[in-house]
Amino acid sequence: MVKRLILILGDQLSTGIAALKAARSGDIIVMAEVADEASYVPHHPKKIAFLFAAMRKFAARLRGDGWHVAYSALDDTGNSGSIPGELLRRAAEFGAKAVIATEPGEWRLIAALNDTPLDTTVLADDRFLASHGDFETWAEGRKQLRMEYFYRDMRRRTGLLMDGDQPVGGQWNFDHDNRKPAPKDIIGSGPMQFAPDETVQEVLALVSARFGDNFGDLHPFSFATDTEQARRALTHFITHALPRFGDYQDAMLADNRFLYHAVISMYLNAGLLHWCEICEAAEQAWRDGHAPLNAVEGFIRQIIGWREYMRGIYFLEGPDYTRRNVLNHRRDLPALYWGAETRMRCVGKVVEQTRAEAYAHHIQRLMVTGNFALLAGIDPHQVHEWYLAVYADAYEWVEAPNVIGMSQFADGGIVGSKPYVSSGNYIARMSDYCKGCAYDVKAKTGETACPFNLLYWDFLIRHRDRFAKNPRMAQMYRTWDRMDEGRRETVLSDAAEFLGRMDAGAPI
Ligand code: FAD
Ligand code: DLZ
Ligand code: SF4
Repeated sequence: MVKRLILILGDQLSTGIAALKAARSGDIIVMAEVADEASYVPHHPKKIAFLFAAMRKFAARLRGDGWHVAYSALDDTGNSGSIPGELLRRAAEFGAKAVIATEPGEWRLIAALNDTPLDTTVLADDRFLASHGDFETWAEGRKQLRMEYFYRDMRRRTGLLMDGDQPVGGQWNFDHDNRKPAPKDIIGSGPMQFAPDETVQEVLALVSARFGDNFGDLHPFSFATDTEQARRALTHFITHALPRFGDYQDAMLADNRFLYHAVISMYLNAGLLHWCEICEAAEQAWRDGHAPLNAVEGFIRQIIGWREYMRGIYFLEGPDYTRRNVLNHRRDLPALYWGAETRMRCVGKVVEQTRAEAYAHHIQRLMVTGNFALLAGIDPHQVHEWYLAVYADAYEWVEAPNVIGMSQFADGGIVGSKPYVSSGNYIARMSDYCKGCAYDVKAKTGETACPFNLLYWDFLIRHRDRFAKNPRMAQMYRTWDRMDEGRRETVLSDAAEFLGRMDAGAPI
């Protein structure tokens, strides 16, 4: 029988992945660590180490199951440096002409696969709840693609937290219970940590030598790197953190990087966990009386709601999505995103945590680094590339709609009906960052004024034509218009002065 190549990418590490289900005895499984994938953005070293270690362990598992795996390590002689290159090399080596792949999660790689001279079949990635067709059908004819309605459909479809055709507890969404600031008596030990085994240690040495100069600390490294470990990390979360997940989902603390978050997105996105096992475990915790409904509903919504919706948007909107920039924001990303000193304690702490962990939770990404970039008018494509590089869970299908859409409003309101902007007030309420900051969150003008306070108004006024008619924002414009004229002028000139210093590369 003619040999075929079965491609498994670094974020396709699931035994149930479509290409593997289509494989038959005699096929060659191709897995490859390649320079192109490892450097199309300057990935955090922890992200690269996690994926390479998980890929090597997955390859060993497949071999144990009897598959012939042709695995290219990054330093192998002959490694061509790209996925298409490795497919061509393996095709020549094994006399194969056909390739079976599962659809990659980035348009870039989909195009690259279609461009090879090999006879390539790309199968749908059925590790998701909604197929592209399902999402297109849902989106068809709707004026606004509101996540909430999509989520309700997903609840009905999965039966998760349902009582017949009604949501358990009588409502779909318990978000109003989920906005508590962090309490003083925060408990919890954070995510489960794993000591590096031999495979991980080998990869750490490789990544240190090849990517040691990238932004991000490689050590200490404690991620799970196989499904068995990732499942233990999930159980640890369900046992210790899920009960408080809802209440403190939006809270931020300088000295507690994880609060009650799951820290499983890197495992889920790479294929070590499946959405269904995560959601079923969470639902069971509620049925057992271990976790309250607001926590479990909020958590399940993130996975079958937001995560699936974001993927739907990415594939619906097409390859140009990451280039959208409806607000015409043109500033360069300031060096503080790469760790340059800043007096803004909130941004400094989130960047420091990102450098250390390759992780920040949703509100840190949205309301600190994302909010600042949007208020300051940074080029959204540069913001997108930063997020794609620095987080261990980042692949374009999920990162781009979160950044270009939800965080930067660069898609003109497909993901969000209004931009996620706030003054320093929000950060002061939800975090302890402002205590000890060189800026004063209560000061609205002057040298010590919190930059978020200045830039918030500057942003709204810059984009008045676009947003003044938005009923959800009209109140803000009324507040501005009621302000004393002298004060308005000072706010705008202080904001301009701040942005001028930032553009000049001065410390801010
Ligand atoms: P938890 O807070 O414990 O949530 C549980 C799970 O829900 C997550 O593991 C994740 O799978 C899912 N989830 C929650 N929110 C979202 C969301 N908005 N979109 C998709 N899935 C969600 N998530 C990524 O997986 N990759 C990214 O590259 C990414 N980039 C982001 C960029 C910005 C600007 C923002 C605002 C959000 C981004 N998110 C991204 C969503 C979210 O921040 C992360 O999924 C979450 O922080 C992961 O941490 P956790 O596992 O502790 O999540
Ligand atoms: C992110 C990543 C990295 C850093 N390295 C590899 C790699 O060497 N080989 C590989 O197959 N995949 C890698 N990946 C994941 C791919 O970039 C990912 O499949 C695409 O971004 C599509 O989601
Ligand atoms: Fe951030 Fe402003 Fe608070 Fe400082 S005062 S931590 S800049 S919100």
